[in-house]
Amino acid sequence: MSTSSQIETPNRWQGIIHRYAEFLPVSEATPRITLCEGNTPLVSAENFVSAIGGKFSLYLKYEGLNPTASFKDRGMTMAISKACEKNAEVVACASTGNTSAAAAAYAAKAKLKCVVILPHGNIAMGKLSQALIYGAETIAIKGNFDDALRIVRELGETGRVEVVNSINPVRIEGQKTAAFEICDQLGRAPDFHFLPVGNAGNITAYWKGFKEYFDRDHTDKKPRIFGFQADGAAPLVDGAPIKNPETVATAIRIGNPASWDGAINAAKESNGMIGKATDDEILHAYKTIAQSDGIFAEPASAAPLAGIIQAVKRNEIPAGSIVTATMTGHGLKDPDRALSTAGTEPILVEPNTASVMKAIGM
Ligand code: AN7
Repeated sequence: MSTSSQIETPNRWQGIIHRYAEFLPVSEATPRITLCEGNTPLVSAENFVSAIGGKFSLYLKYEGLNPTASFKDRGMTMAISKACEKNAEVVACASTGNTSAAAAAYAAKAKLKCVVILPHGNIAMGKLSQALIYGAETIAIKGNFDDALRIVRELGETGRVEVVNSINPVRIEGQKTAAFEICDQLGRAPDFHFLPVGNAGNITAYWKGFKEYFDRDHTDKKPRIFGFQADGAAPLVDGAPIKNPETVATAIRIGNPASWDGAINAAKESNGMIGKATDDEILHAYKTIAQSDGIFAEPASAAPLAGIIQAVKRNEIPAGSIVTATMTGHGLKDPDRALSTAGTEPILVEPNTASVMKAIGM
């Protein structure tokens, strides 16, 4: 919200609502609660492609570089701005960690009370620390994400809290801007887009974004959408909700996705697919992309990379294709997993050069 003490800053990136207002359900009356999210880089991952024997170009949409270090900021600037427009006083969400981090930050900016409900013991440390430091009322339940979402729906039905999960359609509107940015950055639509799938809001949002850009003549094609779930949490692939989802990729440890139909529809309409990757495949891709191209993304973000490896093995990506994938969250969100997956430890030595030379084999 602009106040008299603020100056005009036309050259400053001012977030996704400012940039893409014409595509979003906002008006002059909508307050703009922003942390300057969006405008994330599209980073080439040519070393990864060579390492897996591909013959295409791969660009990673590095959403970990958003203000709270995940793609959720795009949806949350919309959800919190619209909550303010409605004069809501309390916002609430269920979360595997990233939604709660974003909700907590944007609610702080908007001076709203924020309640986050988390599955106890299954939240990465970085994400939990975010909810707490941004000052959200943080509730841990003895249950999983699906239980938390059920409770939040019931809180919403009291009419006393505004739900900011992706069952709130304005979240999808904000998140679709990542698809616009990819097309703007490439100067065209990609041939394939890969992304992880948990509650399925983001795949729904990307497909909506790619379709709208095509319909408004900003692009002349739409990509095939390839979504990836974790093997132990793949209800969309297995065809039924899962009671006790399990995966190392805690962000996508979800058994009954809210946007089920949106995900199935994106895969079907785009001639794409929803696949699944095992925890071993996910952690292999997670470590490989860090060491091949210097991209540190959280485990859930590696699911689409595992999917790309599968697609190369099936010979599904024609030579010369332009492939994009979303790195949904930053690797620093989950330092415990990085330490356990790296498989190495610092070498402790005496404080002299000779000891260091010996330790590094020189
Ligand atoms: C890094 O934060 O559901 O399919 O509560 O954090 O749109 O759910 C997070 C999801 C992918 C899946 N990658 O996106 C939450 C939450 C990361 C994520 C997903 C999530 P959706």
